[in-house]
This record gives sequence, C-alpha cells and structure tokens, in this order.
Amino acid sequence: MYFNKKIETMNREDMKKLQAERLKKTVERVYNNVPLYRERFDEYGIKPEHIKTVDDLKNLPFTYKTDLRDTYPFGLFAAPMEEVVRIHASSGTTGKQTVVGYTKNDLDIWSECVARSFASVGATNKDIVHDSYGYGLFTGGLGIHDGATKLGAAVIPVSSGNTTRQVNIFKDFGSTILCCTPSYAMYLIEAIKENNISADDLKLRIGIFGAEPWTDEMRTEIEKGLGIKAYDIYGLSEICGPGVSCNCYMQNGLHVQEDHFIPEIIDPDTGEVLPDGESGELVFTCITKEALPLIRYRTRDISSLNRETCECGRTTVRMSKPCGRTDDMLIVRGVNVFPSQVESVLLNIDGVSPHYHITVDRVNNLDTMDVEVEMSPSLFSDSVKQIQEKEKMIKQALLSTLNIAVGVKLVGPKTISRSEGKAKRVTDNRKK
Ligand code: DLL
Repeated sequence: MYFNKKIETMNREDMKKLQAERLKKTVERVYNNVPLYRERFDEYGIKPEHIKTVDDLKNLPFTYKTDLRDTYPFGLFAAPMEEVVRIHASSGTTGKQTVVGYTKNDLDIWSECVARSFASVGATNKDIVHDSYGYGLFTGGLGIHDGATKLGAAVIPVSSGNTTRQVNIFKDFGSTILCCTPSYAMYLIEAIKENNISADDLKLRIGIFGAEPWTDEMRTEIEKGLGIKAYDIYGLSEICGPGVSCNCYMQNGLHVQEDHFIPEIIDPDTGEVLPDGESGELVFTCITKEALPLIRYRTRDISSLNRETCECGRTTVRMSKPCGRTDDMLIVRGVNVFPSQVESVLLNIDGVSPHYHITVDRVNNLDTMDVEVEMSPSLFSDSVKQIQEKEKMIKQALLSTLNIAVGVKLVGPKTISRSEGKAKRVTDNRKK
C-alpha cells in the first residue's frame, strides 16, 4: 500500500532530476541564509551555481554534529524565526543538546514521510496507533503522532512510562499498532505476561520500532512475544526525526524518503563515497527542508545502500538496518565490537532472555569486556552446575563470533534495569 505512489515508484532518472532541482534550491538557500555554510563553501571555492546534478553532491563539505553545537541554539537555521513553528532537541550524552527547528512546510513533509512509513507496512485509517515514544523535545512521540494522524488512523498519545496503564490501554482501547523503542517493547511484553494477559487477547498486529539499534534476533523475540509483525523505522532529529526511512512489509531494508533526503555511504576515515552495497557511515542531505536543511550531515550510523527495486514495488533506495554507530563501536584489545553483535549471539542461545548489559574496563592496562545476561525462569531454576555450563557455552559462542574472550555472568530474571526509551546497554569505564 502506497501513501504517495508517484514518488514511491518513480523511476531512477526522474528521481535524480527531482533531487537535482531540489538540491540546487537548497544549496542556494543555505548559502544565502546560513553564515557557517557560506563561509565553508567559500573556503572550498564552491558557489551555488556549481551544483547542477546529484553527482555534484560529493564536492560539498560535510556538516557535523559539532557544527550544530558550535552554533547553538539556532545558528544553522535557514528560515526566519517567524516562519519556525516547532523546535525539538536531542539530549545527547555529551555537551550541549542539539536543537532543531521546523517551518509549517517542514512539519507537513515530515508527517508525510511518517505516513508513507505507516502505509508501507500495511497500516490504514482503520488502525488504532498506540504511540509510546516519549512526547516532548524528543522527536519520536510527536513525529509518529503527526504521521499517523496524516494517515487518518486514530492515535493514542500514551507517551512512554506507566507500563501498567499501557497494558490496560492495549486491552481496553484495542490498540492495533504499537510504536516505541524495541527495548520498551520487550519491557511491555513482560508487563503483559505479569498482568496474566495473553498476546492473543490483544488486537495488536503491527509494531513500528526504532530510535536505537536492534537485531533481527530481537525482532523475532518481539514478534513472538506480541504476536505481531515488527518493522524498523529510522530517523534522527537533525534530519527531521522518525520517518527518514522505514521497512516495508517485505522487511528487507528500509526505504529512504529520498525525494526529501539524499543518502550517501562514505568511508568514515577518508570521507570518500563508497559504492552501493558497501558498508560505511550514512550521510544525509536534506533537499526540501526550510528551517534546518543540513548538507551532507554525518550521522555516524553504519549502513549500506541498495538501489534495486523492492518486491513491494517501491523504487526508492533502501538502507540496511543500521547495526550501530561509529561512536558506539567498542575497541576491545584492538578488536572492533558492536553491541549488536553481542545481542545476536545471546539471542541465539536457549535459556537466556533479551536483557543484557555490557561493561568494558581496563585492568592492568588490559581491556576487559563482561556481559551480564538474564536467565529465563526455567534456566534460573536449574542446578548451579547447569547454569555454569550455560555460562561456558555463551563465553565460547561470544569468543567464536567476536574473537575476544568475554566474561559472562548469568543473572536472575529482572535484575537488569528496563528501559522506557533508548536502552543504555554499555558502560565503558575506560572513558571515566
Ligand atoms: O531517535 C528519531 C526516532 C524516533 C527514530 C523514533 C525512530 C523512531 P534521535 O534521538 O536524534 O532521533 O536519535 C537518532 O538514533 O542517529 C541512530 O543512531 C539511532 N536510531 C534511530 N532509529 C534507529 C533504528 C530519533 N531504526 C539516532 N535503528 C540515530 C538503529 C536508530 N538506530
């Protein structure tokens, strides 16, 4: 099901033409309205008239998160304040928060991107959308809200938290679509069980999850736990929020709304553009935004691109599920480790639950990595010997996948703290 069939099935040549037109206008806009861009383009000897096609994009300088911080709060806005109608911010773990703004037109486009995402996973105006992303400065709650409204669905703006109330609402209001982070979905699965409700008693049929990396193994757990189909939605505040890309019902990559955001994959060290299929850092250029049109924004997310037409009929470029961020990658004794690799290993092992925490430390100048993972209630009731054997087996599985020795500790059910938003799965004591 399409929300905007003409765009979603446009042939590549027409899409490139449309993108080129919009890119040219955007480059003019930032050159004329944002001092940082004018200075940077001048430094590179680039004038707006040099940008004629999408292939010229590679000659433009990158924009970094630090640029937003250095011009905090509104220094990169390319529209006057009287045209700005919404402000969001992402908290960020270090330094100042990143502030983003939207004109009325920006909000319309954003909600269309989210509405397209909903339609591509089979949502309709008959659905009841249970929006458990946080409402507020975070873009998740309101972004999903406006998109579902545009689709014509009935939105329940529950926001995150108060888990028991969420379960009652599932039951009483008959929510059919759940939107939240994958880690909160896992938490809700437990809460449903604790309230002696079976997923079969609920009307949920679809989940739209994102805002943090999650593996295919986690997808399977959530689909089983809630009796739904689980889809991946991606986005970041700097580009708009959720809806930059989303799975379609084929669950094979995320369709990028490329008439608004042009994706590139680059080598994070050299900045060179990589060919389709190769994995690298995702970079986005906004080509229709008015308030904050970022040019070649370095997301730090790792993904790859596929321009083949999807079996769903969409021609828009697909990005692979982001497996993590360059800045979340742990380097442990010289070996690169993504938390998502640990998650994949753990969730392929019987007797452990999808709740885990990774601690990295440096002891006597040597990096150490320890994983705590919760046992399922049945393993918990086994003998100490059986539990120790399981620990040994998990250590072995992690060693053969990651190529480093990892300490493993099985802990009792519900000992690892649950998350209502983005989960914090790693503590790196080396950074203290
Ligand atoms: O997390 C926007 C969002 C809200 C997306 C709700 C999806 C659903 P930020 O708080 O600015 O915005 O965080 C953006 O989160 O650069 C990725 O590292 C990560 N991220 C977002 N979606 C996914 C996903 C929102 N589906 C940062 N898979 C991004 C993996 C994701 N990582």
